[in-house]
Amino acid sequence: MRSWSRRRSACSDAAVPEPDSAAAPSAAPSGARIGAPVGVPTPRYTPPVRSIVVVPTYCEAENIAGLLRAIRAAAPATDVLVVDDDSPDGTGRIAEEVGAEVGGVRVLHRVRKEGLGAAYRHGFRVALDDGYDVVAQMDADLSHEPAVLPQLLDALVGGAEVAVGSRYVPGGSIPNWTRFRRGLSRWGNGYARWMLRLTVRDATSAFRAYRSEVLERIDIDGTRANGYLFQIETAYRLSAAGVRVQEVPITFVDRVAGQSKMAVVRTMVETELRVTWWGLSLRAPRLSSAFRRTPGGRYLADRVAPMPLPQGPGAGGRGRDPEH
Ligand SMILES: Nc1nc2c(ncn2[C@@H]2O[C@H](COP(=O)(O)OP(=O)(O)OP(=O)(O)O)[C@@H](O)[C@H]2O)c(=O)[nH]1
Ligand SMILES: [Mg+2]
Repeated sequence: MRSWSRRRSACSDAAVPEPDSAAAPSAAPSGARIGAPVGVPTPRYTPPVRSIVVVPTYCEAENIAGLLRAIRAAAPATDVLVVDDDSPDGTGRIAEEVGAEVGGVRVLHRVRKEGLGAAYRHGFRVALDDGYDVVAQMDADLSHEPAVLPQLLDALVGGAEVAVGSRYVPGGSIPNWTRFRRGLSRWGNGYARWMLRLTVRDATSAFRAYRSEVLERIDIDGTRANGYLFQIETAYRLSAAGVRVQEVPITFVDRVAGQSKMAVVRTMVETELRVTWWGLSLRAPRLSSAFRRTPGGRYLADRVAPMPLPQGPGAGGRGRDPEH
């Protein structure tokens, strides 16, 4: 049986404190069972599932305590890994304190702010190396309802390989957004779906649960996008690898405390430009590399770095750009 007190080599480059052993989470069975792979007879006994949710944080001092308590209440058998980029408001320290109180929480202290993608890659790798069967992710700003976490885990038990909390399936909603922002986001998602042939309706959702082997299969360490684009890059890899995704409707609420790290319109424009660039590279590699040699293409490349193309097993050769 594993415990947090066992240090992992993947953590060795970060200052990860040994948590109080009294606060160590038990590896007790969650009661959940992962479904057997298709075509394999269902075993009479399936081993208990160990699950963890990775929560990236930057300046979430006002949200982190409530979030950790709510996760532990909603999904007591699920551990939490907070990945903090040395938030100057003390988020990491608060997470340690509340974690010691509620148990089952580990805090990964990173040395500087490097963006969401880097934080997720680090957190996922630590969780995978720790042998978790299921690795989930969610934002720290309470936009994602912790009570939905068990539903995502249940979807995996029901046979999905990945569960995505989705605003764009029946039952999903974004009540606080203006009609304009809702329209923009829905259009952006639809466009990315079409351009990159995604099978996920809510490709930018950061509320997900993965079976661990899927993260390995899509070569999560090989992803390169940061920020908002990270979710689209992983959605692309899931689609390209033919992973079974189930979308669970969620109500996405705006943060009420703390600062957003996203400039909405700028992020949307940059994201769509990169999606366009990437989509063209996939669909028409010769045309896109010819475009890059034109003054217009060079101008754009200087300002909006092209979205990195997936490398590795999950991305499996489908329309890979010869330039990358
Ligand atoms: N570790 C780490 N976490 C980050 C970084 N940037 C954002 N986050 C966290 O990522 C999650 C999503 O960030 P938000 O600022 O809420 O961005 P958003 O959800 O896209 O936009 P809003 O909901 O409008 O604020 C939150 O938990 C943030 O604290 C970063 O550079 N490093
Ligand atoms: Mg948010």
